[in-house]
Amino acid sequence: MSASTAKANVEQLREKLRTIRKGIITSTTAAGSGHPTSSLSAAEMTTALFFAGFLRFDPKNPSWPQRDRFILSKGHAAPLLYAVMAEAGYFPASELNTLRKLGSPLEGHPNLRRLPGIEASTGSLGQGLSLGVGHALAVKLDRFDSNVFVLLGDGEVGEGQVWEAVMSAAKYKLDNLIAIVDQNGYQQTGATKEVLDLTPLAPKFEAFGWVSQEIEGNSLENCIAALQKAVQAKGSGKPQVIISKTVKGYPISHLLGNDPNHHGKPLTAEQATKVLEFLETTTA
Ligand SMILES: Cc1ncc(C[n+]2csc(CCOP(=O)(O)OP(=O)(O)O)c2C)c(N)n1
Ligand SMILES: [Mg+2]
Repeated sequence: MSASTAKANVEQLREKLRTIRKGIITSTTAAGSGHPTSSLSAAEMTTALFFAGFLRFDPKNPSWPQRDRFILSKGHAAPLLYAVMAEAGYFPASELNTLRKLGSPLEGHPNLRRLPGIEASTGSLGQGLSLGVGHALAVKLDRFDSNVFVLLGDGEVGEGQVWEAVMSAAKYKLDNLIAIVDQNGYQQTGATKEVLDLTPLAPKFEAFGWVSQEIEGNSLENCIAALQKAVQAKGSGKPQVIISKTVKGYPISHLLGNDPNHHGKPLTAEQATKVLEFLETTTA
């Protein structure tokens, strides 16, 4: 088992979360582009996944066959993944500010050919869960007990391919596959309910044979409890989904004017300064 499965205690997790949130802001502001609010809404979940002992990984050996897999299907939240990977030791945190710069492996969307540790090249929404099904089948064939975690957006689940993956995961009894839907209520052009309302999501997954949990997802404790339950379902023969209700831009949405979506917009240098001060001290 790799050293990186060592559990951080909740105080250590909170410090990691603080560092990750700050990394999201500084990297996107330095880039002058990117998706800070899409990244922030899932920061608690991704921090819990990587640092509370759920994901087995080894930054020194990123292709370790027995590792667990994390696929960021909502690939535009790449600043979150990069901030987490820097914290996990895949590369120095100083590289975060090369985000989206020419020649940097930290591309606008994750590219597995450019950055060791990235499991799938994503950004074209809708594909990550299918890739997760492939990984989940492959590790079972190899007789590894690895889990596969896939993070999707609530706008993304309007893509038809997501539901093809949902159906095949149930058919193949992939109880090592855990989907997490970051239900922040917004997609690119507006509220998810207005663009394409798929709520309630849990019964739709359940109808296809999945087991669902619904949580308030901007809480490390809630994320840890839900991940615990999901990984304990091994042996049930059923894929697991966590519908994680979040706030887009949490916990800084009140500092972004009256735009609760603020999609795909980096903060200005002035906004970033204020936000970083807030993040330094907030207990949220
Ligand atoms: C196939 C595809 N269509 C459109 C886009 C453009 N796009 C980028 S982000 C986004 C909204 C995604 O919303 P959601 O899944 O809810 O993610 P959030 O940013 O809210 O976390 C869209 C439509 C894309 N990346 N891929
Ligand atoms: Mg969304």
